[in-house]
Amino acid sequence: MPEAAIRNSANTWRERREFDLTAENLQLLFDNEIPAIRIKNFASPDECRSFVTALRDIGMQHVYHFKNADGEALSDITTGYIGLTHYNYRHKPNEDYLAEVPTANAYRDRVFSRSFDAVQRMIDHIQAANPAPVGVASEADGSGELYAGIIRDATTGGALHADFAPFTARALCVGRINAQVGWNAWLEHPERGGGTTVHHAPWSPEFGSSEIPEQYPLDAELVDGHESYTYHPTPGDAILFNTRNPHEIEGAPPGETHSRLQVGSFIGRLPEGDLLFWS
Ligand SMILES: O=C(O)CCC(=O)C(=O)O
Ligand SMILES: [Fe+2]
Repeated sequence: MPEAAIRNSANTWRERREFDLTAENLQLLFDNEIPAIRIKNFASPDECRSFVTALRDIGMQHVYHFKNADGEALSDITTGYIGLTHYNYRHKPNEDYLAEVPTANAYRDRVFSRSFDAVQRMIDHIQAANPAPVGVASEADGSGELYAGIIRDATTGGALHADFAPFTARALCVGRINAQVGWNAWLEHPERGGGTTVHHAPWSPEFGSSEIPEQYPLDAELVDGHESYTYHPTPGDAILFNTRNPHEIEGAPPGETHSRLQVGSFIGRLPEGDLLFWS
């Protein structure tokens, strides 16, 4: 494990609040010095409406089950999604994952073409704040591009987990990153509930060289006594946070009529400063 990947500069954030996207704040987020960045009005109300209408017409591509290495369900939580997560392929060869990318891109683009391309828009925002190149992650040996841009319904919430490719995707190019953040933009959101709590307790599991540590769900003890920050999504806004920090999503309370509909991906920082998008 490179030193940069396991270093954590401080045990607390500089300030427990949301920041704007600037070049400096983006690096502070990667370095886990601030809890979150919010881009207000990332999508217009019209774009949110057309996105949701397209989703209702086209339908979700998959129902997401959290399973362990033996294929056993880890919890009752299921959510619909469009796209491809490497998480679901973490115990499979890279080729199996890469072979699914074109189908997932095509399905996602049916939605984007009726509203806006959320991934390209976020790449443009991030490129404006990063001196080195920003783009969708691609394997150096030419075996293919990774998938970026999960569209999902997370109305039922999500258990405590962390996302960090150097632990869970070591055979892919993103296994080489030294920090990972994630962004999500909401197209629709419940009026109550649905907040995400991020705990300043960077995930550092112990595991053997041929193992993949389980990231979902994590034990609540890991975040005991660590400071946390809860963000509350607003439709049209995009929020970024450091996904190596364990995080959990509160479900919408009974009676809420709006779903928690979002699009997002991870962004990994290579030692050279290049930023890679994937999901
Ligand atoms: O829905 C959210 O607020 C966070 C989703 C999540 O777990 C992630 O983006 O890694
Ligand atoms: Fe996550």
